[in-house]
Amino acid sequence: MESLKNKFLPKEKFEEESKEVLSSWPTGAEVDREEAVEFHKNLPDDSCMVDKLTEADEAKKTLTQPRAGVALPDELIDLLGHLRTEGEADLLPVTIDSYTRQNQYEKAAQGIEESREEGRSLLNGFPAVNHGVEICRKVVEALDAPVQARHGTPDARLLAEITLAGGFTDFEGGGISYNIPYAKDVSLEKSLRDWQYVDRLVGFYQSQGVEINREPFGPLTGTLVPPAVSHSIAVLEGLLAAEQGVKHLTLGYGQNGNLVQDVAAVETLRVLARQFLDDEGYEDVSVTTVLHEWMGGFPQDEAKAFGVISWGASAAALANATKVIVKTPHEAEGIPSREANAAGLKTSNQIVSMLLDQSLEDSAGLEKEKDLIIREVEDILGRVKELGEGDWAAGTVRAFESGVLDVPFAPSRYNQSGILPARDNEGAVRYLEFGNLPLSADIQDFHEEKMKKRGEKEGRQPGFQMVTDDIYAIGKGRLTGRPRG
Ligand code: 8ZB
Repeated sequence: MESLKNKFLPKEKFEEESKEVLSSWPTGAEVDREEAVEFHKNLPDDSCMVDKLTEADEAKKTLTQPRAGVALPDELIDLLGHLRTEGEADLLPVTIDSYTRQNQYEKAAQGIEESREEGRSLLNGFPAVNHGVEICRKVVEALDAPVQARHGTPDARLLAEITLAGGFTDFEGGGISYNIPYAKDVSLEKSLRDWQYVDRLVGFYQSQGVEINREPFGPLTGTLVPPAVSHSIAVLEGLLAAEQGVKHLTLGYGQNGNLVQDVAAVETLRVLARQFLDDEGYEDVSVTTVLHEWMGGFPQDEAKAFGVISWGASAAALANATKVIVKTPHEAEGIPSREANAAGLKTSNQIVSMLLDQSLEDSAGLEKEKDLIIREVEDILGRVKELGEGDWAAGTVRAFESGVLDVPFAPSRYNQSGILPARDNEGAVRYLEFGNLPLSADIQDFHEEKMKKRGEKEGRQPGFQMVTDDIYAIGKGRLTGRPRG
């Protein structure tokens, strides 16, 4: 493979690769991009994700969006219709099944057949590649809200071709965020390169006047991820997308549970994205934000789960996130019923509308937390840029090799896994081990001090036991994993 560079893919190269991508499965032949541009232009305004997000951002409203996907199109339309009317979802997803995420379309085909025979979905999402362009369009046309593909696919080139030609107006993921937390053996060079193609495709639609939103997957492993780690990656994926012509980004963050840290995180995500995009000359790229309600382990008890959901919706609203991805009271069990899914939405909608006109007062604590995140991200991304000698793609690969970028609890062998996060005494996520993160000495001292204070309070040395206690704490009804006794 040619060495990876953060450079706009030239037209000929892109077209040549397209032939390969579109011929890799029969439904690829349904893609006619020029015709798809016309299809998008004739869609009603309420199908456009960018419009909805821009409006909400201007009005400082927080929109709600569920996760949802089943094997068959009619059932999908029914489910999403229910989440819209009963759950009052502002924005709709189509969650893609695991076989499609692994490019195993034969297995997905079998899942479709078996689901038809059994009369219920035997896939954990909608196999959009197998169903093809026309069926995706049928789904989009049946609904009165914009539709986004949500998945977890390291090589999403064909999925992007099908869903975008199919009228979806938003596509989730990125070359880091859909690789490192999702795959063990996919090299970063490969996934970054495959996502250049996806972004270039979105850039093509943009260049034809079709507004498509792109959303890197913010929460990563969803397990005690320090804000600066996920922010650095979100900003990088934004920069890589912008180079390929993407004009609308929604950057994400997974709720950690300490309100001040979570609000500081969403607010700084905007600031940092703007700063880095502007510095690189991408002033015309818009940035909105998404907060994901708690992505870690949930309580089994549904009433307790609603407590966690409410706290996530509160953080999203108080931070003025443009949207919130909601959880359901079935989270501890797996895929939710449509009623449980609607219940999570209703809880979240109630909270975001009650908090519409409120925000956290500027306080010393909030400012301090914001400064900390900004300085950490600047340290990390400064080093990434040096490692890439100015090139963000090459820098990303080298940064993961050396642990300058490092995601906690990730399965990928392209991740060093040298950092260890844990909660401090107030439940904010700090570092217990820094691995090779290039954080300045005073920042490291700050984290060490915070962890020492927790140790004193709990009468134990800061260490790995705290980390495991923290991972299970919310499921057991607390934020911080205190020792029993
Ligand atoms: C990384 C995302 C995990 C979350 C939910 C899980 C979990 C996955 C579906 C779904 C509704 C689906 N999730 N697939 N929710 N319908 N097909 O994504 O429950 O919360």
